[in-house]
Amino acid sequence: MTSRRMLAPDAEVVPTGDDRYEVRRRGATVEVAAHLVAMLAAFERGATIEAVAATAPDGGADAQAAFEALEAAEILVPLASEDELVWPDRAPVLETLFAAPPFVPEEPVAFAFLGVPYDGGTTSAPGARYGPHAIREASQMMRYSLHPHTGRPLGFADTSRGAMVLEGVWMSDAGDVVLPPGASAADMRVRVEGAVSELLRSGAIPVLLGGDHSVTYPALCAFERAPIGIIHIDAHTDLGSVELDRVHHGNVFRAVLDRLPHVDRVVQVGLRGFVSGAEDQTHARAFPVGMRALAEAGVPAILDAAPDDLPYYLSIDIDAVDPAYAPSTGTPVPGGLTGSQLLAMVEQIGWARRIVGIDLTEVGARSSPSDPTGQLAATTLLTVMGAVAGRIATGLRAQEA
Ligand SMILES: [Mn+2]
Repeated sequence: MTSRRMLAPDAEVVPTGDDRYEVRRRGATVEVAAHLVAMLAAFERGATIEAVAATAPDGGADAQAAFEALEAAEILVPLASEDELVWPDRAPVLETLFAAPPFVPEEPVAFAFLGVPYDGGTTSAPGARYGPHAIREASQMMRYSLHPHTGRPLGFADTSRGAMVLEGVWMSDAGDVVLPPGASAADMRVRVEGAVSELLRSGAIPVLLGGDHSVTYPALCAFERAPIGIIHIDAHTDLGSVELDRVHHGNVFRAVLDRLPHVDRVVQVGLRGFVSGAEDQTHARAFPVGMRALAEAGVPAILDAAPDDLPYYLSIDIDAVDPAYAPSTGTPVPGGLTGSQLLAMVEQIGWARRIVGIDLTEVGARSSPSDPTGQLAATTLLTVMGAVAGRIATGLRAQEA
């Protein structure tokens, strides 16, 4: 703890005439002579009361008394020591997703984006910390823009359907979760939960850019405790056992199901591959829709396992897609979805179920200028947002009619 004091950033200095001033903060008022007001600047970057008072021409008794009064009124406040420095939960990025404007809590949007550049939860190749940047960079080909006269979002022409999507739908980018040097998994969880809570309070549907899949756990912690389902698109079950309280990208959904009672179920889509002798690939509230079931029954197999009386969080691991279409990921498994299968699937899910949160995880760094992984991720997000917004707009119209 330091004895240095700083002038509280929200303190107001108000002249009251006759060379007198009042310094006000949070209902407290301290009257201060003009020559002492000028000395307050010395506290801007932190100083002890004694050191500043000693600079007064009259020896400092008046100054000492005035500064102590300001301290008692909590107008001069302790300067945090370095240990106490509070890092923000998130910070803006220069290149935003779809070139959307920065998130401002007071300006409601339908979708708010949040990057989580974290891969401390990977069990194989790391690199998912570069996912937010790779997806944002790829998304610059599909720029969100506003009508020059009305100021309303123009939306996008979905040329595969020959229709407009996301017209009049506001979106913004809340930047990246800040992970200070040496940040632990626990630090990541606190920050992601805090940032996602902030986005939810603003009324937005949060859209997270992973990061490895362990970022989904704190995102779900931020949701209110009403029952919620998860549609989880992934090559892997992510149901490994949780040992020593370590939540990582291979056990995140076991942690979610065992520890978050508001999560009713996880519908797992796109599972494939062989796991040696594993007994920890199932859970009573996990509903697998493997590649075989998808090939036989398609998207109805997903919707059958996802009753429509629950809201859903859609969690997409890019490795659900075959590595031929999404090569930049840490734990690729052959035999996956094609890019167009994923796009069609998320579009149908977005129309068929109420989606209240979205994440897209496990995208790695762009490996070459022609690496399509980020492009597929950005296109997937635009596709699902178009469906979610379309469903909401249709519902609103139905209510108005
Ligand atoms: Mn996963």
